[in-house]
Amino acid sequence: MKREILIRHVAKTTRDMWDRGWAEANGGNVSLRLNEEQNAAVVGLQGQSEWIPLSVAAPTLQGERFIFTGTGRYLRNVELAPERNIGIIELNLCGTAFRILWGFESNGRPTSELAAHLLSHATIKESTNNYAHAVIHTHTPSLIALTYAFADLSTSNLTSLLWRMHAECVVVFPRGIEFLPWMMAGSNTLAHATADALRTRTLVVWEHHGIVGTGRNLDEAFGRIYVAEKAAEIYLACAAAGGVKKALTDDQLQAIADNFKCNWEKSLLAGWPGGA
Ligand code: 2HA
Ligand code: ZN
Repeated sequence: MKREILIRHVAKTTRDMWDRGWAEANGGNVSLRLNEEQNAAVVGLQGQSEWIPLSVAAPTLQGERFIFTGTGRYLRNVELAPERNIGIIELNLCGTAFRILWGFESNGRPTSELAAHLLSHATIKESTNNYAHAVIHTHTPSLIALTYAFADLSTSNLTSLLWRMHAECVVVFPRGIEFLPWMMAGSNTLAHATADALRTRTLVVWEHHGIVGTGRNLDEAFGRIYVAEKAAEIYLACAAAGGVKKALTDDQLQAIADNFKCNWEKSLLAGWPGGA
Protein backbone atom coordinates (compact mmCIF):
# COMPACT_ATOMS: atom_id res chain seq x y z
CA MET A 1 0.00 0.00 0.00
CA LYS A 2 1.19 3.51 -0.81
CA ARG A 3 1.87 5.81 2.14
CA GLU A 4 -0.40 8.48 0.63
CA ILE A 5 -3.40 6.15 0.81
CA LEU A 6 -2.73 5.37 4.45
CA ILE A 7 -2.35 9.06 5.27
CA ARG A 8 -5.52 9.96 3.37
CA HIS A 9 -7.41 7.36 5.36
CA VAL A 10 -6.26 8.86 8.68
CA ALA A 11 -7.01 12.38 7.39
CA LYS A 12 -10.52 11.34 6.38
CA THR A 13 -11.14 9.94 9.88
CA THR A 14 -9.81 13.02 11.69
CA ARG A 15 -11.76 15.32 9.37
CA ASP A 16 -14.94 13.38 10.11
CA MET A 17 -14.23 13.66 13.84
CA TRP A 18 -13.83 17.42 13.49
CA ASP A 19 -16.95 17.74 11.34
CA ARG A 20 -19.05 15.92 13.94
CA GLY A 21 -17.86 18.21 16.73
CA TRP A 22 -15.90 15.48 18.43
CA ALA A 23 -12.44 17.08 18.23
CA GLU A 24 -12.39 20.69 19.38
CA ALA A 25 -8.97 22.39 19.45
CA ASN A 26 -6.40 19.62 19.97
CA GLY A 27 -8.98 17.19 21.40
CA GLY A 28 -9.06 13.58 20.27
CA ASN A 29 -6.40 11.26 18.93
CA VAL A 30 -6.16 8.32 16.55
CA SER A 31 -3.83 5.37 16.10
CA LEU A 32 -3.62 2.46 13.72
CA ARG A 33 -1.33 -0.56 14.12
CA LEU A 34 -0.06 -1.22 10.63
CA ASN A 35 -1.03 -4.53 9.09
CA GLU A 36 1.13 -6.41 6.62
CA GLU A 37 -0.14 -4.48 3.61
CA GLN A 38 0.19 -1.10 5.36
CA ASN A 39 3.71 -1.97 6.50
CA ALA A 40 4.68 -1.91 2.84
CA ALA A 41 4.10 1.86 3.05
CA VAL A 42 6.99 2.25 5.47
CA VAL A 43 9.57 -0.04 3.93
CA GLY A 44 12.88 1.75 3.59
CA LEU A 45 12.08 4.51 6.09
CA GLN A 46 14.96 5.23 8.44
CA GLY A 47 14.58 6.31 12.07
CA GLN A 48 14.11 10.09 12.20
CA SER A 49 14.65 10.30 15.97
CA GLU A 50 16.51 8.60 18.81
CA TRP A 51 14.72 5.84 20.70
CA ILE A 52 12.34 7.60 23.08
CA PRO A 53 11.39 5.69 26.24
CA LEU A 54 7.70 4.90 26.77
CA SER A 55 6.01 5.56 30.14
CA VAL A 56 4.52 2.05 29.95
CA ALA A 57 5.97 -1.17 28.56
CA ALA A 58 4.16 -3.00 25.77
CA PRO A 59 6.31 -6.09 25.13
CA THR A 60 3.71 -7.81 22.95
CA LEU A 61 3.91 -4.87 20.53
CA GLN A 62 7.64 -5.30 19.97
CA GLY A 63 8.73 -4.07 16.56
CA GLU A 64 5.19 -3.00 15.60
CA ARG A 65 4.62 0.15 13.57
CA PHE A 66 1.78 2.61 14.08
CA ILE A 67 0.43 5.75 12.52
CA PHE A 68 -0.49 8.27 15.25
CA THR A 69 -1.90 11.77 15.53
CA GLY A 70 0.41 14.26 17.22
CA THR A 71 0.26 15.79 20.68
CA GLY A 72 -1.10 19.34 20.68
CA ARG A 73 -2.00 19.09 16.99
CA TYR A 74 -5.47 19.85 15.68
CA LEU A 75 -7.23 16.92 13.98
CA ARG A 76 -8.91 19.31 11.54
CA ASN A 77 -5.45 20.20 10.17
CA VAL A 78 -4.28 16.66 9.35
CA GLU A 79 -5.54 16.91 5.78
CA LEU A 80 -3.72 20.25 5.28
CA ALA A 81 -0.32 19.17 6.59
CA PRO A 82 -0.15 15.46 7.42
CA GLU A 83 3.64 15.47 7.79
CA ARG A 84 3.27 17.93 10.68
CA ASN A 85 0.13 16.65 12.40
CA ILE A 86 0.56 12.88 12.22
CA GLY A 87 3.48 10.48 12.13
CA ILE A 88 4.57 6.88 11.84
CA ILE A 89 6.43 5.31 14.74
CA GLU A 90 8.11 1.98 15.39
CA LEU A 91 8.51 0.24 18.75
CA ASN A 92 11.81 -1.33 19.77
CA LEU A 93 12.23 -5.06 20.27
CA CYS A 94 11.38 -4.85 23.98
CA GLY A 95 8.29 -2.64 23.52
CA THR A 96 9.81 -0.06 25.88
CA ALA A 97 10.72 2.76 23.47
CA PHE A 98 9.72 4.18 20.11
CA ARG A 99 11.28 6.14 17.33
CA ILE A 100 9.78 8.28 14.61
CA LEU A 101 9.97 6.92 11.07
CA TRP A 102 8.00 9.62 9.28
CA GLY A 103 6.05 12.82 10.08
CA PHE A 104 5.72 14.77 13.35
CA GLU A 105 7.68 17.56 11.68
CA SER A 106 8.75 20.59 13.70
CA ASN A 107 9.56 18.61 16.85
CA GLY A 108 6.23 16.81 17.06
CA ARG A 109 5.51 13.75 19.17
CA PRO A 110 2.66 11.22 19.30
CA THR A 111 -0.50 12.07 21.28
CA SER A 112 -0.50 12.75 25.02
CA GLU A 113 -2.68 9.61 25.25
CA LEU A 114 0.14 7.44 23.84
CA ALA A 115 0.12 5.13 26.88
CA ALA A 116 -3.63 4.53 26.62
CA HIS A 117 -3.35 3.83 22.91
CA LEU A 118 -0.43 1.43 23.22
CA LEU A 119 -1.78 -0.53 26.18
CA SER A 120 -5.14 -0.69 24.38
CA HIS A 121 -3.44 -2.01 21.23
CA ALA A 122 -1.63 -4.64 23.33
CA THR A 123 -4.94 -5.81 24.81
CA ILE A 124 -6.96 -5.88 21.60
CA LYS A 125 -4.19 -7.54 19.62
CA GLU A 126 -4.41 -10.44 22.05
CA SER A 127 -8.14 -10.42 22.86
CA THR A 128 -9.20 -10.26 19.20
CA ASN A 129 -6.55 -12.66 17.98
CA ASN A 130 -4.80 -9.92 15.98
CA TYR A 131 -8.03 -8.74 14.30
CA ALA A 132 -8.32 -5.25 15.83
CA HIS A 133 -5.79 -2.62 14.68
CA ALA A 134 -7.45 0.76 15.34
CA VAL A 135 -7.94 2.89 18.46
CA ILE A 136 -9.77 6.22 18.44
CA HIS A 137 -10.16 8.55 21.42
CA THR A 138 -12.52 11.47 21.00
CA HIS A 139 -14.77 13.95 22.81
CA THR A 140 -18.30 12.92 21.84
CA PRO A 141 -20.56 15.60 23.36
CA SER A 142 -23.71 13.58 24.01
CA LEU A 143 -21.95 10.67 25.71
CA ILE A 144 -20.00 13.19 27.79
CA ALA A 145 -23.27 14.94 28.66
CA LEU A 146 -24.65 11.68 30.07
CA THR A 147 -21.71 11.54 32.49
CA TYR A 148 -22.82 14.93 33.84
CA ALA A 149 -26.55 14.25 33.72
CA PHE A 150 -26.45 11.13 35.91
CA ALA A 151 -24.67 10.70 39.24
CA ASP A 152 -24.92 6.90 39.28
CA LEU A 153 -23.67 5.88 35.84
CA SER A 154 -22.20 2.36 35.60
CA THR A 155 -21.19 -0.02 32.87
CA SER A 156 -24.51 -1.86 33.09
CA ASN A 157 -26.92 1.07 33.33
CA LEU A 158 -25.10 3.04 30.61
CA THR A 159 -25.07 -0.02 28.33
CA SER A 160 -28.74 -0.64 29.08
CA LEU A 161 -29.69 2.96 28.28
CA LEU A 162 -27.80 3.02 24.97
CA TRP A 163 -29.05 -0.40 23.86
CA ARG A 164 -32.63 0.68 24.56
CA MET A 165 -32.35 4.06 22.81
CA HIS A 166 -31.09 2.93 19.39
CA ALA A 167 -31.71 -0.47 17.82
CA GLU A 168 -28.24 -0.65 16.22
CA CYS A 169 -26.45 -0.61 19.56
CA VAL A 170 -26.87 -4.21 20.64
CA VAL A 171 -25.63 -5.36 17.23
CA VAL A 172 -22.66 -2.98 17.13
CA PHE A 173 -21.49 -3.40 20.74
CA PRO A 174 -23.08 -6.64 22.00
CA ARG A 175 -20.49 -6.95 24.79
CA GLY A 176 -21.51 -3.57 26.22
CA ILE A 177 -19.77 -0.26 26.77
CA GLU A 178 -17.47 0.21 29.76
CA PHE A 179 -17.93 3.21 32.05
CA LEU A 180 -14.75 4.40 33.78
CA PRO A 181 -14.91 6.98 36.56
CA TRP A 182 -12.91 10.17 36.03
CA MET A 183 -9.15 9.76 35.90
CA MET A 184 -6.50 12.23 34.79
CA ALA A 185 -6.16 12.59 31.01
CA GLY A 186 -2.92 11.15 29.71
CA SER A 187 -2.21 9.23 32.92
CA ASN A 188 -0.90 5.69 33.12
CA THR A 189 -3.76 4.89 35.52
CA LEU A 190 -6.32 5.77 32.87
CA ALA A 191 -4.28 3.88 30.28
CA HIS A 192 -4.23 0.67 32.35
CA ALA A 193 -7.93 0.89 33.27
CA THR A 194 -8.88 1.41 29.61
CA ALA A 195 -6.76 -1.47 28.38
CA ASP A 196 -8.21 -3.77 31.07
CA ALA A 197 -11.76 -2.87 30.01
CA LEU A 198 -10.95 -3.65 26.39
CA ARG A 199 -10.42 -7.31 27.27
CA THR A 200 -14.20 -7.64 27.02
CA ARG A 201 -15.49 -4.40 25.43
CA THR A 202 -14.88 -2.49 22.21
CA LEU A 203 -15.92 0.90 23.68
CA VAL A 204 -14.91 2.65 26.90
CA VAL A 205 -16.46 5.89 28.18
CA TRP A 206 -14.20 8.18 30.21
CA GLU A 207 -16.34 10.13 32.71
CA HIS A 208 -16.43 13.90 32.02
CA HIS A 209 -13.99 13.44 29.13
CA GLY A 210 -14.88 11.24 26.16
CA ILE A 211 -14.69 7.77 24.69
CA VAL A 212 -12.25 5.20 23.34
CA GLY A 213 -13.37 2.99 20.48
CA THR A 214 -11.55 0.10 18.84
CA GLY A 215 -11.97 -1.97 15.74
CA ARG A 216 -10.41 -3.81 12.84
CA ASN A 217 -9.72 -0.51 11.11
CA LEU A 218 -10.50 3.18 11.56
CA ASP A 219 -13.90 2.81 9.88
CA GLU A 220 -15.00 0.16 12.34
CA ALA A 221 -13.70 2.04 15.40
CA PHE A 222 -15.30 5.29 14.15
CA GLY A 223 -18.58 3.53 13.36
CA ARG A 224 -18.84 1.97 16.81
CA ILE A 225 -18.29 5.33 18.48
CA TYR A 226 -20.82 6.98 16.19
CA VAL A 227 -23.54 4.44 16.97
CA ALA A 228 -23.06 4.87 20.74
CA GLU A 229 -22.96 8.66 20.41
CA LYS A 230 -26.12 8.63 18.31
CA ALA A 231 -27.96 6.62 20.98
CA ALA A 232 -26.89 9.24 23.54
CA GLU A 233 -28.10 12.00 21.17
CA ILE A 234 -31.48 10.28 20.83
CA TYR A 235 -31.76 9.99 24.59
CA LEU A 236 -30.94 13.69 25.10
CA ALA A 237 -33.41 14.71 22.38
CA CYS A 238 -36.11 12.74 24.20
CA ALA A 239 -35.11 14.26 27.55
CA ALA A 240 -35.41 17.72 26.02
CA ALA A 241 -38.83 16.79 24.65
CA GLY A 242 -40.17 15.82 28.07
CA GLY A 243 -38.51 12.48 28.76
CA VAL A 244 -38.42 8.93 27.39
CA LYS A 245 -41.93 7.54 27.28
CA LYS A 246 -41.03 4.26 25.60
CA ALA A 247 -37.75 2.44 24.93
CA LEU A 248 -36.71 -0.86 23.36
CA THR A 249 -37.81 -3.67 25.68
CA ASP A 250 -35.89 -6.74 26.84
CA ASP A 251 -37.92 -8.87 24.39
CA GLN A 252 -37.24 -6.56 21.45
CA LEU A 253 -33.51 -6.49 22.23
CA GLN A 254 -33.50 -10.28 22.50
CA ALA A 255 -35.22 -10.52 19.11
CA ILE A 256 -32.65 -8.18 17.54
CA ALA A 257 -29.77 -10.11 19.12
CA ASP A 258 -31.25 -13.39 17.84
CA ASN A 259 -31.88 -12.02 14.36
CA PHE A 260 -28.31 -10.74 13.99
CA LYS A 261 -26.81 -13.69 15.88
CA CYS A 262 -25.15 -11.43 18.46
CA ASN A 263 -23.31 -12.93 21.37
CA TRP A 264 -24.61 -10.22 23.69
CA GLU A 265 -23.93 -9.76 27.36
CA LYS A 266 -27.55 -9.79 28.44
CA SER A 267 -26.70 -9.38 32.13
CA LEU A 268 -25.92 -5.69 31.37
CA LEU A 269 -29.62 -5.08 30.66
CA ALA A 270 -30.48 -4.41 34.27
CA GLY A 271 -31.02 -0.87 35.32
CA TRP A 272 -31.40 2.63 34.02
CA PRO A 273 -29.35 5.55 35.29
CA GLY A 274 -31.18 7.70 37.80
CA GLY A 275 -33.08 4.61 38.95
CA ALA A 276 -36.16 5.32 36.84
O1 2HA B 1 -5.40 15.03 22.58
O2 2HA B 1 -7.97 14.41 23.86
O3 2HA B 1 -7.29 13.30 26.15
C1 2HA B 1 -6.02 15.67 23.60
C2 2HA B 1 -6.90 14.74 24.32
C3 2HA B 1 -6.41 14.19 25.59
ZN1 ZN C 1 -9.29 13.58 25.37
